[in-house]
Parts: sequence; C-alpha cells; structure tokens
Amino acid sequence: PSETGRVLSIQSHTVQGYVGNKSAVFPLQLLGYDVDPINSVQFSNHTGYPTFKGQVLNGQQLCDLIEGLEANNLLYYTHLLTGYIGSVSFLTTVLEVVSKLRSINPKLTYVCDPVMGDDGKLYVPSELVSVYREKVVPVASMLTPNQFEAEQLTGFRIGSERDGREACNILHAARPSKVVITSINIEDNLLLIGSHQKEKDQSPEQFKIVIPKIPAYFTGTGDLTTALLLGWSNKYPDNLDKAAELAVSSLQALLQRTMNDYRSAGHDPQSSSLEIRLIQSQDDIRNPQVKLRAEKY
Ligand code: ATP
Ligand code: PLP
Ligand code: PXL
Repeated sequence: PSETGRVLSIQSHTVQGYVGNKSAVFPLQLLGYDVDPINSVQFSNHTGYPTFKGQVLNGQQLCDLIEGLEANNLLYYTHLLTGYIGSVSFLTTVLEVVSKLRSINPKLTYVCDPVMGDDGKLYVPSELVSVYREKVVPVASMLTPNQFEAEQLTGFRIGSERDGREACNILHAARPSKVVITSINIEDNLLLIGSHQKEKDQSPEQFKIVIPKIPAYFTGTGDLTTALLLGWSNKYPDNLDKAAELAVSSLQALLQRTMNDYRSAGHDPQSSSLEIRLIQSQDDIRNPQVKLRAEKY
C-alpha cells in the first residue's frame, strides 16, 4: 500500500549511533514518509556509553521552531511522533505542540512512545510519570509503552499475558485507540501485545506476537519499533496485527544482522550494548519477510 504522510518527529539526535531520531527518521523515509525531525537533544552518543557530551533543547527553543514553521504555514502534519523526553517543561511544551497541530489538522495522529524506563527502573525524573499519565495519554492516538511503562501509566502490575491485555483496556479508556506493549518479559521470550479499540465503548481487538529473546542488549530498538508501527499502521489502519508483524519482522532481521556482524568482528555480543545495523538492514525495512505471526485472542 502506498499510504504515506508528513511526520513531525521530536526525538534525540546522537552524532554517533542509532537512537531517537537517528533510528526513526531513516526507516520512515524508506517507507515513503516525509519526516521533519526536531532534535530534542544533540549528544555525541547515547547515554549508555561511559560518557556523553552535548546540548539539550529547552521548551522555549522548541516553541521557537514551531513558531518559525507556523509563520510560513508549514505546520500541516499527518503524524506527530515523540520518544524519550527528559524534562517536565519540554513535555509540557510538546502538549502545546499537539494542540497547535490539531488546530491545523484535526485528524492528526499522535504516536507517543512514553519512554520512562525499563526493568523496574525509571530513567526520567519521576515527576514526568504523572504528566504522561494525566495529560499526555489523554491526547495520544497510539501508545507504545514497554511493560514497565504500561505499569507506570496504569498503576496496574503486569504479571501475565492477561494483565498485559487488561493494561491495554485501561489505556484505551483514557483515549488511545491503538496500544502496543512492545515487550513483556516472559521467560525466554518477549511478548508484544497489541490492542485496537475500533469503536468507543466496544471491546478492543487484541493479539500477541511471541518473540524469542536474543541474548544481547540493544539500544534504539524501542525507537525503531515505534517508528515502524507508525509507518505500517498508517498503511494498514484496520490491521494493527499485520502492522505489528511487519515491524517485528524488520526488527528481528536487523537484530540477527547486528549479532552476526558483532560476532564476525570478534566481539562478544553479550559484553555491552550493541549499536543496531540500521543502514545495512534497509531491505528488511522496506520488504520485511514475516516469520513471527500475530495470534489473535
Ligand atoms: P520503549 O522503552 O521504547 O517503550 P521497549 O523497552 O519495549 O520500548 P525494546 O526492549 O528495545 O524496547 O524492544 C522493542 C522491540 O525490539 C521488541 O518488540 C523486539 O521486537 C525487539 N527486541 C529488543 N531487544 C530484543 C532482544 N533481546 N531479542 C529479541 N528482540 C528484541
Ligand atoms: N537507557 C537510557 C538511559 C535511555 O534514555 C533509553 C531511552 O531513551 C533507553 C535506555 C532505552 O532505549 P530503547 O528502549 O528505546 O531501546
Ligand atoms: O531511546 C533511546 C535513547 C534516546 N535518547 C537518548 C538515549 C537513548 C538511549 O540510550 O541515550 C539520548
């Protein structure tokens, strides 16, 4: 399908390596989207390295860029995409951007990855949690939390597949009609749970994809996943399960390539966080071969 769009993507930029906009912009372009990146930070490298240096954009500077676009009538977007956001003031400004973009295009789709932490640990200031829960979730069209983030947003502990589905129901009640919990750790697998509430007050269509866990730690995969879910769910608006199959398939091919490249260079893939082989995986992004199937509930 050829359905495309114009995406405003507010995310991190790193000089070296692929997280934030560096892992989202190129794949969306490959899928045919016009992408306008706003870099919320510019760092030398991602924060998982021993050190990093660089600049952080503040809320006022984000406003300036939006005003510049508005003054030239350049604020028509079909999609807004946000990922890691480091402060309450920046997140509050993003909320203003959402309403501004919706005043110009009421059909704007806001795809929000509520990046807050992983494995029981927050890596944003704790004040952000309530802002996401009370203000951001109620304006998001699609939400892509991981297990920990879904728990933070719902106050509901996810201990099972069933709990994951229930967390999606709670999130739908706040607004987002599409919710994808991108990873729930269950023994040797990662579980992705998707949920699409097609009509208000109706029970959502739900599915899971069981993903065999690769024994390594990657950075930027969450950002890539959300970008691909935006790209494919816009092309298949009534088939979130298909969109997720395509996104997961690209991810798995890319992660296998990343592992193989590290191994053939003589590195131990378990010794540190791996930089994903994004550019080398462009064919897997354009034409994913679906191997892991979505199972409907
Ligand atoms: P975010 O914090 O951005 O909301 P997340 O914590 O769920 O997202 P990841 O844990 O990076 O992000 O997982 C996103 C996707 O990346 C998974 O759905 C899976 O397809 C893939 N993935 C990441 N790590 C692995 C792994 N070790 N083995 C297999 N797949 C992985
Ligand atoms: N670690 C830190 C310090 C981060 O800021 C982030 C994301 O913003 C991550 C890890 C996780 O990256 P992802 O889950 O998107 O791969
Ligand atoms: O989502 C990953 C990410 C985004 N932005 C910055 C990061 C990371 C992961 O480490 O350091 C600045």
